[in-house]
Amino acid sequence: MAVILLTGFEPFDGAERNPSADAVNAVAVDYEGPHELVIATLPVAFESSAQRLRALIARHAPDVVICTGLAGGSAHVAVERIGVNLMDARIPDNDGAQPIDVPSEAGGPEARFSTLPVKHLVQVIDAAGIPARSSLSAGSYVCNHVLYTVLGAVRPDAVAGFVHLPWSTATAPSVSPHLSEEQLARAVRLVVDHALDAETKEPGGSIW
Ligand code: PCA
Repeated sequence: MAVILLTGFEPFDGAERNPSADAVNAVAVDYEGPHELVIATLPVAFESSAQRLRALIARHAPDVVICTGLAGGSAHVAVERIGVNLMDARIPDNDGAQPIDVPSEAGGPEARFSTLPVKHLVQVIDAAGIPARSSLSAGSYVCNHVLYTVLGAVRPDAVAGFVHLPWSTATAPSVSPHLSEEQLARAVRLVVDHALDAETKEPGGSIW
C-alpha cells in the first residue's frame, strides 16, 4: 500500500472557491483504497505553501504526491511536465507577497521534471472523455513554486507532480471555459489511480 498525498489550493485573486480543492475533497469522499490517501488544501502563498508541503511530506512520508491547482481560462486538464526555479508573480499572493524574478530555491537546479507518468495520464484522462493535455509550463506563480518545491522535497524514489484544472461549471466567471465538477473530480481520481503506472513511450499526436 502506498501513501498518496493529494493537494488542492485555497481560493485566490478574489474568487470565492478554487475548483482544485473542491475536486480533491470530492475524490477523498469516494476513495476506498487500495492506497492511503492524505489530502490537504494549500494556501495560495509562496512561503506558506512550501512550508505546509514540507511539513506534510515529513509527517506522512508519501510515496506519491499529486498537487492540483486552477489554471483559469484553460479548457482542459493539464498534466505538468516541469517546474522551473522561478517566482514571478503577476498578482500578490494571499499573504501579500509578490516576488518578481526570484528563484524558488537559491542555488537550486533551473528546473525539475515531474516524475508522474505524464503522457500516460494524459491518455487515460482523455480516454475517459475529459479533455487533457500535457503542459511544458506551470507558469511562474504559486503552482509552479509548489511543483518545483515538491520535486525537491520528496524521497528520490517517490513519484510527484502537478495537475492544472480549468474552472468548474459552478465556479467559472461568465466568459471562462469550464468542465463539470464531476469531470474535474474524475480526472483527479484517474491521476490518483494511475500515478504508479508505467509511462507510455508511444507517440501521442496532438494531445502532447
Ligand atoms: N492556481 C495558481 C495558484 C493557486 C492556483 O490554484 C497558479 O496556477 O499558480
